[in-house]
Amino acid sequence: MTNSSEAVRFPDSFIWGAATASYQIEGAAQDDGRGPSIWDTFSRTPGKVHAGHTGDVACDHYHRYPDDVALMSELGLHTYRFSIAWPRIQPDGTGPVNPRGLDFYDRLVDELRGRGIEPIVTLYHWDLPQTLEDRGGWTNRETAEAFAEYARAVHTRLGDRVNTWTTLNEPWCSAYLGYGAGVHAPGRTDPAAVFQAVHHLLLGHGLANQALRAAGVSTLGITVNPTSAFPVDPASEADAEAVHLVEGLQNRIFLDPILRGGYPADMLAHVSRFTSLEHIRDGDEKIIGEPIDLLGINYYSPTYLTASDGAPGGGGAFPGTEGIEFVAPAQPLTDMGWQIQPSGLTALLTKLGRDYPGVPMIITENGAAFPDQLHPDGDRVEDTDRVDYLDGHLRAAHDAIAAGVDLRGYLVWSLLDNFEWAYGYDKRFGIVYVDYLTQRRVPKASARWYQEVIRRNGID
Ligand code: IFM
Repeated sequence: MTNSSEAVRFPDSFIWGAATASYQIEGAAQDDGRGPSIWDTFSRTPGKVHAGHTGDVACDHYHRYPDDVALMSELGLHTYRFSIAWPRIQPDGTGPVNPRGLDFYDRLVDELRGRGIEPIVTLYHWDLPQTLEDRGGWTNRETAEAFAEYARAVHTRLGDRVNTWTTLNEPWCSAYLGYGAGVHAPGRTDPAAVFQAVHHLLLGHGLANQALRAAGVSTLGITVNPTSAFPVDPASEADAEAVHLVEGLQNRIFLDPILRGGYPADMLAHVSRFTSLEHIRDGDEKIIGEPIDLLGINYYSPTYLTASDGAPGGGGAFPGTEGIEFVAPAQPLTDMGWQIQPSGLTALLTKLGRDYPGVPMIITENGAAFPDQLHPDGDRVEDTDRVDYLDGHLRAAHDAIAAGVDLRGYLVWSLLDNFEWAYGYDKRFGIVYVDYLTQRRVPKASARWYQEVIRRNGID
């Protein structure tokens, strides 16, 4: 493992960037014909989001994007990963395309390219049009079909200037947190719905893949948030089984159909405890398994598991894991209460590289929330805890590359402080501070540190 004072250099072609998502930063929720999304509904449901916060204004990026792109350029970013708000493009989820919604992304892409920053588009980062949820959302096969139509519409407008396309962000969160734990939109708590949603998200990915390939896309991927899970007792067979099950529910159930041509048998058996498998039709796995060029990995924190009689398991977020204890995270923690363990990233990347060889990976998100304070002079945020976090995780990524993992880039989460879903604006993940009263941006110490990392292509 790299010593924390040792200098490291990344491969010459390594890509450095930052990531955001539409609902978390754009605001302008009513502008230019945007329709309502499930997050508009969820954030207005009492008790669902911290202090009743919504994405109505967020970072007002919809209006301030030229300044935000100028900031990205100042930091030296090679690439910027952002998501498209489906309800801006098709306010009802299907049917007529709203040209004014596309105009915004058209302007954003031009602004980025004008500054030499390569756009990476995510087509779905959780803001499903509410009309589609009213018809069953991701539990309905028609949502997957609608997603492919939407992908085609976005490509028709942006395909001449966007080279890298990713379909979904973290489908585990959409399915398990949205339909099982109920802590994300649409707030449902039904294990059968979780697994129907898993399949239709994957099918949507596969159908969009086909649609985009037919339109000429050559670099296409998906972003997942696989667990980096460890047994409490490395010698315990029961703990190893617990890890295998949880990895099944968060990693293999997505990655096997995408990269190995079909669902793992143990997961099909697990799913059939909650729902019939009728929603998985002949031919679906072939569509889901269409080749991809890039696998996006989001990593924040490890998970420790132990088999323990009577343990409640992971609840709606992990249906069927009773008898497994999800061990409370150990110190040090971020402001989310997430354990800081950079070696979990190395372990995850090397495992994925072994289990799913042949597909290059990119870290599409990594970062941390800390309770940042704006310095009384108003111009500084000394977030040394975030610098330490990023330093450790970049060294961990470098260790994975040294171990032979085909890792192509790193995108920090996030460029800006933003709407952190159920936590609202209470958690700050940005390397740039956002004063929500004035919308002033203040690059934190971590932004200046990251600028230097990019300039040197490494850490000194
Ligand atoms: O803010 C989220 C992001 O939208 C998806 N990945 C995890 C981040 C931090 O929770």
